[in-house]
Amino acid sequence: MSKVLVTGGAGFIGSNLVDQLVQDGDEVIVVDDLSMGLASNIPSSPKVTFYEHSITDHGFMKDLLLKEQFDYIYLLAAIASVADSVARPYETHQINQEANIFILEIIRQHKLPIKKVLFTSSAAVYGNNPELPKREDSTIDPLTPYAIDKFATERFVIDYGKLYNIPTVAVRFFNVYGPRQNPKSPYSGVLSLITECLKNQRVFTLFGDGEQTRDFIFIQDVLLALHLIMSNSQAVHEVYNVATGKQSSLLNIITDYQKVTDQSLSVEYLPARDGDIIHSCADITKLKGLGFNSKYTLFLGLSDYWVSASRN
Ligand code: UD2
Repeated sequence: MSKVLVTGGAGFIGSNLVDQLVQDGDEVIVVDDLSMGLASNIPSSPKVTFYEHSITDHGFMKDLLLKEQFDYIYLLAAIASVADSVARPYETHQINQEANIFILEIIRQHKLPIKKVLFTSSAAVYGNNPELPKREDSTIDPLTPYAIDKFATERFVIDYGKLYNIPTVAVRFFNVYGPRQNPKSPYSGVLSLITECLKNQRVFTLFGDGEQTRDFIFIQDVLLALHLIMSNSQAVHEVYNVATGKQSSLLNIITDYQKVTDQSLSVEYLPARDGDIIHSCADITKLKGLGFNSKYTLFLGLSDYWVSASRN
């Protein structure tokens, strides 16, 4: 049994991770300010302790790290919306970068015996670089405060690791989808928005011609990738793309989702969003080197997602 800290553990990816860790028998501490996540996402289990707190509260985070002496730390807490980071660059920077560096600094100053710290970054770091598929060493072109903070924090995490001998690692998520993804904002993941439209017979607004492609990965495959990265002692001071390596157009996805749900989605077309990337796909050779093989085709992932969405 390990003692694990998950910042952002009430959010979409975080809460699914907490479920998995609890199933694996770990003791989990969640820190989340519920700015995006929901307390109800966190499993009620004697193995889970939840602190409704911002990771920017230095005093609180320091006390927690010194008291709990975690084995593993997953840094997931973030303002996940690119649009928010453009509207509030300094505030989002405090969360997406500064708070994470403070955690590293406490580990360094107090020589905490951490087994591994994992930071979650994003495909946003590649920006508009047209090179496909995106390899971890492809050109970086962060275009927003969100992407800049994600990239800079990756570097801090890896360099703290190398300079001060802390086992650290970073991942770049591509388009993750699945149960508990919050559809409340227009910038929410497109599959959470389509799911809401299908559930409530609402019209889906498609920006562009629908030929834009993304590398969608189902949450359970993400959890598999995180497990492989966390548990492999060779996976340190590195960054890994977390994706499937498969590219799907929005139109193909809609066709698949209609088959899964046996419903037809009403679509209204609007011009493409400013700055929207046309194609995105990951090279996942590095992740495969750790034994990763995605288990969910898009069809399977959408089927699972729909079963769970129809229950709620
Ligand atoms: C993802 C991330 C974003 C950032 C970016 C980096 C999510 C939710 N967002 O943005 O944080 O890391 O990658 O490249 O993972 N769309 C519609 N109608 C809608 C909503 C979206 O047509 O109502 C389109 C949208 O214009 C885009 C595609 O669907 O072409 C995917 O949109 P998204 O917001 O789910 O994800 P993305 O890749 O733009």
